[in-house]
Amino acid sequence: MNDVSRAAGWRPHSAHWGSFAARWQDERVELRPHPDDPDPNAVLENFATAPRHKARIAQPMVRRGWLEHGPGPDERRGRDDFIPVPWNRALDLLATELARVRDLHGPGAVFGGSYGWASAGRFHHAPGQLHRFLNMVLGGFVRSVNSYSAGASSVILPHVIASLDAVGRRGVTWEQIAAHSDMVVAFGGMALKNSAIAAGGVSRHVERDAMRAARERGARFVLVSPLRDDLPAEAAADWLPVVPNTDTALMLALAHTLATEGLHDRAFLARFCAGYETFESYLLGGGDGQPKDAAWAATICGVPADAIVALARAMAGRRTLVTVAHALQRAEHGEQPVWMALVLAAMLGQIGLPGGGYGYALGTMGHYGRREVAVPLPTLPQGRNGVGVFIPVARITDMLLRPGGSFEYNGKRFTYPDIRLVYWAGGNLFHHHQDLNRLRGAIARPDTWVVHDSVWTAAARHADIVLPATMTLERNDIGASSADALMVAMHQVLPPFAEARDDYAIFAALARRLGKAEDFTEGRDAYARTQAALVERGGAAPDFDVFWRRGELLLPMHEDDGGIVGAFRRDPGENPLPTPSGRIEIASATIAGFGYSDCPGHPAWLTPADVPDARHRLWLVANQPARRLHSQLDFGEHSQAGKRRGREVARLHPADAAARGIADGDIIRLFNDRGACLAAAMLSEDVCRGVVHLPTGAWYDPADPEDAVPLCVHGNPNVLTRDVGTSRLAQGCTGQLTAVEAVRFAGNLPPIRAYDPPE
Ligand code: PGD
Repeated sequence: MNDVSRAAGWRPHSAHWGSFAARWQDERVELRPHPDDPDPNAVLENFATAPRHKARIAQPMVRRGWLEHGPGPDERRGRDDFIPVPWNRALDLLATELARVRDLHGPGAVFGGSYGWASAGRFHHAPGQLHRFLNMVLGGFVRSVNSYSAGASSVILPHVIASLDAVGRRGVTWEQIAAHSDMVVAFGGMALKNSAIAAGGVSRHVERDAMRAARERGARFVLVSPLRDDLPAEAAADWLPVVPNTDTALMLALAHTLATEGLHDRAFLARFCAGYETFESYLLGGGDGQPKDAAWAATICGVPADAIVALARAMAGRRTLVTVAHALQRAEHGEQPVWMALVLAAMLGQIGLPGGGYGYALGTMGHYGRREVAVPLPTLPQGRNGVGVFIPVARITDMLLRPGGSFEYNGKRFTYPDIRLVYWAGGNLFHHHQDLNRLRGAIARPDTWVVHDSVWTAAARHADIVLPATMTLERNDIGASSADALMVAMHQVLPPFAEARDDYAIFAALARRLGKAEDFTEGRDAYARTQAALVERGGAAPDFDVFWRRGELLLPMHEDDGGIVGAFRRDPGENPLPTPSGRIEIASATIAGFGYSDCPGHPAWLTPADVPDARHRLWLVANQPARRLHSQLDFGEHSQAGKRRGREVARLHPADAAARGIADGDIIRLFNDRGACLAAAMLSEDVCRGVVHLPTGAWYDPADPEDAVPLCVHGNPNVLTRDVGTSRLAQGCTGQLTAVEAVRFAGNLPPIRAYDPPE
């Protein structure tokens, strides 16, 4: 950034949705995307009026019931009013409560899993700050493992090929697709709204141009999805509309065609894979007597048999890339499409070659399909967690409802801990978790629930102690992501709102009260690690002050060499995969040994339990939103411009709408046995028949919080989704899909109050 811009008030900054310069003028954030970004993200516009929005939390607040009666289980969470308290009082109360729980029950009674994306700055990363605080000051906490994004894939991939990061972050790149792919078959697509986002920031959005370049070179894209817009116009894809959660059947039929027509690469399977014979026997009908052929799959997935056969033939004998979106594994048996796509790619024999093979999660976030940064990023050390207990992240409700109960995960049996205090910073549980009415019951269980956030999310409204955090624009930080060369000196753009404080300052004040100030505040020079690595490589390693003044630094990146999968392909003897066989596991003795019927020893079609029925005839697709990241800044101008009559938009096919007397723009009620929400109908032929598409991120807005099962008047799909793990193997979140029904809503339209501060 030059001196003229700086003098005019512009400051470099970064968000998960892009790097930019900003200044605070006339109560608005003015923004300029980074000049090197070829395809800037309009989600940046949500910042404009966000810093002084009424949804901001102005001061520390304590729930009346907790303040008057002290800690304890309480159904009033989310229903009670709040009392403002001065900072010192709030911190004293919280420090006393933390000490009480630690002394009475031990740190193993504190849940600090606190899932959430928070903000892009690596120092002020709220969950990281919380974990460090709990480790250094309390001695540890019950943690969560894996993510809502990739719960199933992060567990199955290491069994069958390599870690999620090794496959997704250092495998097939967009550069390779632009230069080498002949055909890209994208299960779940690669929507630009998803790759426009990356945790820690993304300074150059390259995906649109890469698809355009591949297409112009003659590459063919095929989209397999219930939604036509899961690939951008630049890909000019052939769209195969598919019944949700049936991709595995379709992939099996593609594999069947390859096997029975002799189109599979036997040499590749013999040299690089283990277990093909076991799988082929199942594929051809061994065991259940059902060949997994195109005619069989057509009745399940809705793609005509001749189209399946034609696609299989087209995929064979050329540089074909099979990609699978995260979305497919955020569903019942979500492990299966991840594994089966790998097997399909193995049969095509292109794995490890540039632009071919298997692209798990490509296009799902800006992290994937790029080279990786070759030096460690500036992150804050987390300390040592003295509590060895964990849950798979999406099992939070189960944990709170069934202390002492057992669960299975990745071949072992574990016990849920008895949690007395829950501490959340940087996530919105009412955005990310499923079956919110069940969750509300679980939230009543612990003694104390603490939330730091900058805004009154539903998660904050359900807490006992709510502490106002600064927004990213209100503090200095460093933005960096392992998939982006640009490290950004994130300068403060405007003063903090009201009494908001940085999470770090809050934890430091608590640590002081608990007699551990120095343990928490020492060793904070996060930049030094990156600088030392740069020096070691002999590259430019400016001092922190120089970096800060310049506003950014380009970090070195790894070669585009396909990572460990590329190395394996070049020499499997020298570079075996980190699987038990050292090869791609088409059948896994380890997984078979777990004895899980919901995740057997090779990929298989497992009929899901959660499917539309006579009462709920539609599939709900609850995917990532286009106009914001998750629930963040849902009140922002860009997000709001996408709503109709203040509600989130639900798209459905004109034929499904007509059958229900629903017109474009009508308010509809979506419901099933778990809950109901309102949304504004948009009719679209880009949505498969039998599907209603309601993205996530509209803030939960119960018509009457006193109800056990209130209507969400705004359109949060997680009142409808199921809180059941993908399988016993991974216990991932299944929030992407469920069965619902839709009717026109004829009542008086309730107001949206989600952004109003509580009484
Ligand atoms: P966000 O809206 O990003 O959602 O779930 P996640 O909880 O990450 O929440 C981040 C919160 O952090 C916001 O409330 C924001 O205000 C707050 N915040 C930001 N910066 C700071 C800060 O500096 N300090 C503090 N204290 N707070 C801060 C996302 C999760 O949702 C994900 S990753 C996925 S992939 C899942 N996807 C689906 C899905 O596909 N379908 C359904 N139905 N449900 C999903 N949920 C999951």
